[in-house]
Amino acid sequence: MNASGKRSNVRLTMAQAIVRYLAVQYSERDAHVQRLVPAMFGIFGHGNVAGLGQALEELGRDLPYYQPCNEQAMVHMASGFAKATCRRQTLACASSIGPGSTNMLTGAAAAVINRLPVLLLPADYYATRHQGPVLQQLEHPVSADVSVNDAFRPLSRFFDRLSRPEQALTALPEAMRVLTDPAETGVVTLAIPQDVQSQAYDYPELFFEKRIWRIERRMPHPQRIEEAVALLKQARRPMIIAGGGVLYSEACGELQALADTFGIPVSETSAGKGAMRHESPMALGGQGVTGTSAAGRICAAADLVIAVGTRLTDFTTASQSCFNHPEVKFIGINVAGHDAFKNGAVPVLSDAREALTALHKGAQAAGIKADPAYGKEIQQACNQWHDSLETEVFTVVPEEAMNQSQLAKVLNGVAQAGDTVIAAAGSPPGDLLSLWDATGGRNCHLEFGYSCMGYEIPAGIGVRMSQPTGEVFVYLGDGGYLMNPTELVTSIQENLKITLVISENHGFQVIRRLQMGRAGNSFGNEFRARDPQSNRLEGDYLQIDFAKNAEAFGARAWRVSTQDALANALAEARDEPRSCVIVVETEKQKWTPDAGVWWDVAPAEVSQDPVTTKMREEYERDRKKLQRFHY
Ligand SMILES: Cc1ncc(C[n+]2csc(CCOP(=O)(O)OP(=O)(O)O)c2C)c(N)n1
Ligand SMILES: [Mg+2]
Repeated sequence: MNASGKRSNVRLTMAQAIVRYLAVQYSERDAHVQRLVPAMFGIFGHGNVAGLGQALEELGRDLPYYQPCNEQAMVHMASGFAKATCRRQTLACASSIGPGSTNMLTGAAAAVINRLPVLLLPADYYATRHQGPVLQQLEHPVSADVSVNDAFRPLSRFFDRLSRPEQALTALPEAMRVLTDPAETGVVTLAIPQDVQSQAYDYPELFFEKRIWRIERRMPHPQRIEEAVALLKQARRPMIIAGGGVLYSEACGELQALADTFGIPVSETSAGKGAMRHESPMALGGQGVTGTSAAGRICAAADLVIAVGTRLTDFTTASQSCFNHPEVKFIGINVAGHDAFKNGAVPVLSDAREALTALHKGAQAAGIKADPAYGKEIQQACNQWHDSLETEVFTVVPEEAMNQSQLAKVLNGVAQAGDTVIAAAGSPPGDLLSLWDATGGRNCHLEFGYSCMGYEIPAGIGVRMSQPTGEVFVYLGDGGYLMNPTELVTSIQENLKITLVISENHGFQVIRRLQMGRAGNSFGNEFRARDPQSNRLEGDYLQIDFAKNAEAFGARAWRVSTQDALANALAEARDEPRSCVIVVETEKQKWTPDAGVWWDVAPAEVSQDPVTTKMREEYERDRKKLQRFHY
């Protein structure tokens, strides 16, 4: 109110209003209050330099600006940050119109699929239309109001185009609500036309007062808990699949207590990797296609699967082939109905921590006890998995290069409490899912919802922004590095140290492996020169000096080929303040043992090649035998 008792207004451009508004938004869960959007990434162009750029420069003291090299990467940085903060916080990403905006689409898809909050502010073409078509404008022949930003609609949980400055008054609060709603969260896109960004409006001062958005813990319905307890009481061989929701809800303690008290083994999905934070005889390790054989065995015979905070993707369910008990039943604990009802589960629509606590109490009241015979079986399955690692991959073979299992073992060995390892695509996330031991505070951050090559390095920076101490290791393939190495520059510019460990195996080797299993011939997956005879990429392997490339960006680099040299480089890297890159020469086609379960990738139905034809026959046979509907 002003002196005359009237509510006072402040005249700002819409872009200035956005900056002032974001600087005073907070989130709260369990009485912890923190800034919801503590910083903004952005690349400027004519679409936003005089709007948002001007606003950040003039009013951005409490909304620090970070400069990335690529718009896709800034969305990954925001996602990495959001995941590392258990979705309590995120970052805003501002782009110019046209290519700047569309560069963010891949980042948006990765975020929304992983259920991670990010706030996107792509600029849009003029609301007035007078001067159009402006540089980089899509001229849609029949829908004049469509711009390239409409491509964000299917990737957004909330989308608005702010074609008048006062629309910020409704769009911004709705954006914050969606970002902080555990079931709805994901990408929020506010497309902001170039002219409207710089247009002034008399905004109420009250709009810019501090606001706290509570991230609510949805409570389970008591009747659903009763139904779940009844299923658990009947079950002889229950298991839990822990997904990302366990981490986001910070329910690791409750998960482990339920598992250990009632003797229920736990496997982890990629998003949920690291949910079992302490040693436990109930820890089976990674679930599904790239999981452990221990999880595969227990899962195959389970008569009750408690899916907690998981989307049950094909990698988790082995394309719906890994639940083999004829009467297997499911309990789906999830904040999102879409996920809770999957596989015909008894749906427990709830925050993971609240549901696990209620289930624990219910199980205690029902007198449920751990079964020692089942415990023994679990132990045997785990022992068998660890023995297979020793014999198949950890034993050094003199004539072979280091394999990636050995690489992961060394990395895990040097990791300390408070360190985080990140992986997203190629074979590294699978290796870490089955091999990484996250006990003792050695965090593992896997993005395998979109498995997006190019996520790794920016996500490492996002994690570093939330984690000032401890090492941030980014484990990626040579293909992943080539896809998007440039944010190393941002890490140097902002002093956000990350340590890359690159497995140099000369190609997209995990896809070559799949190709050999489902097509039968190597084609287009290795980094090789064109062979003049065959006119195919079958010539010499390319000589790429990844270490020099990283040094050119300003990083410190090593090239190693033995486990000892890798351990030494990692120790030196820990003492180095700059970002570091360790290039590891690895065996091209030596794989970590997996769960031995099936994955639905169909070979060609017709082919002149008898090898491919046979693969199709085997596929048809396996599909009929293994794949089931659960409803
Ligand atoms: C952006 C993107 N393009 C393509 C793919 C498909 N893909 C999955 S893994 C992979 C190969 C990755 O190569 P590299 O990083 O060297 O890991 P490696 O397979 O050698 O373990 C490809 C092309 C993807 N996941 N993401
Ligand atoms: Mg590779």
